[in-house]
Amino acid sequence: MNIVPAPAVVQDVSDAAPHVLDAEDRDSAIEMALDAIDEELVAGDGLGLEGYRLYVDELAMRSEAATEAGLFYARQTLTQLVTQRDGQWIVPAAAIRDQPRFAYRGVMLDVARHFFAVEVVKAFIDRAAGLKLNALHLHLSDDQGWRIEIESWPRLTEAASSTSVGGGPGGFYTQAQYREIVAYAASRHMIVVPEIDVPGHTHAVAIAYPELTQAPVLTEAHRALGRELGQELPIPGEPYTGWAVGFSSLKMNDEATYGLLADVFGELAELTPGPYLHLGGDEALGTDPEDFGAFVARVSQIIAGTGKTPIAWHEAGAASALAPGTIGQYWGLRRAAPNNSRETRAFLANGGRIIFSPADAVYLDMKYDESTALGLTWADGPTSVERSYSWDPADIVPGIGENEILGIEAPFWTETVATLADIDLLAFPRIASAAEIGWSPRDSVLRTWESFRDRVGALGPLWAAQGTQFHRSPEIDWAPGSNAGSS
Ligand code: TNX
Repeated sequence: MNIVPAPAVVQDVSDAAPHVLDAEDRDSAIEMALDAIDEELVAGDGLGLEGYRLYVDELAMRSEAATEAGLFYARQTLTQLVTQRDGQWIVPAAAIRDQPRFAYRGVMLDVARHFFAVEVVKAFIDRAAGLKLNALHLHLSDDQGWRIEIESWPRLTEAASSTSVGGGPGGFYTQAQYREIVAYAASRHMIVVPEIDVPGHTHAVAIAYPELTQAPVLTEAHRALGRELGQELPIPGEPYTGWAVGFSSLKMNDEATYGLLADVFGELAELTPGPYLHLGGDEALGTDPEDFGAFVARVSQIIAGTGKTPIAWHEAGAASALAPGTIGQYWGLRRAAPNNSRETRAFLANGGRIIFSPADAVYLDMKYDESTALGLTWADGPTSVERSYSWDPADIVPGIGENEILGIEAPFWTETVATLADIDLLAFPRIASAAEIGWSPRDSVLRTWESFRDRVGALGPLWAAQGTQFHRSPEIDWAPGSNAGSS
């Protein structure tokens, strides 16, 4: 059965006759199937907040769930099941009982290195929700631009939003547009997790409010990268359009900095119904470790004061007084370095749990192989589809198992990517690996590369029909019909 992510329990009913749809093409077949399904909310029964049951036979199609989210996921499964056989559109007979392994199943979009219009973000939400992902983390600020209107600090967008990597136009979301994204995500059962990355990655703040930032700290590595890529080094007071990291910082010993952050996270808390605000905390290379620890602890307390739970990249685990329950996001490699493991485990001692984003498996901005036009390779070389599938969050950091893991997230950094088609080509099919690792039980017989490869290949025609570009990786046998509308 060609479902991604693999359902928890699938009964073998392959002998039973399919449900035939009297449709002309895939779109209308899907529409007919979704219209015909009989949905019922049922109490209890162990289906949890997102689980569902789905039955299909010749005569009827029926789903049950305890929540609207569960019914929504039954619809996503049904959409994937619609297929063509012997010239007819059908839904194969099915008896499925399904629920996710992890509560948090995210994707991140970096709208700072390149800015993406609301319509692109909505399209990305649709794609992710179709794979039962339920969190959209938006990386809203970085050295290259500030992307969210903050009413109490208007210069952030007035002065620091109009550029992006490579010098192209930037942009920002008004608060009304941000609310529109949040509402659209909610209608697909996704939360939005806004990130303001501090204390590093803040050259844009230096354009808007220079008095709150320190001068760029440049190393030989920055100069070498600038020479290699032919990019300018950051210049105080001027927009930065290269992609070196780790040179900028807020002033950590100035009270005014905390005034800014209290206002920024306060406004974001008002705008964001989801439970999390992300404070970044990665790659603060130009800062003193003690100052860094005190800073991220204080910012986490500011966020906790808004009633939200802070999330931080794993480096922040080094801080001694994070707000209780702060979530750590691991972005090291599948084989964790000892210092990364230590920093990540520190969140547990503080009552927090972990989101896993191992860069050499789940970073959607890595090249597939040396010939991929877009993307980066720093995470241990290119990431094949097989590698994107070959990991488990419970195997990465010793001492962090099933119960300590909140979930997984696939980040998409956008230094090399400027359009929806670019996003699609790097994300698909590897985003499906992340979705399956977040949703499907680890011990499922379907949780193998061979099974996944076959099921993903069968989704090619659906993606093509939906207008989703995807990388026709030679690792996968794409089903006939996968080339419709391809570029
Ligand atoms: C690392 S992952 C970063 C980003 C870059 C990305 C490129 C992380 C927390 N920081 O600033 O965009 O690599 O792959």
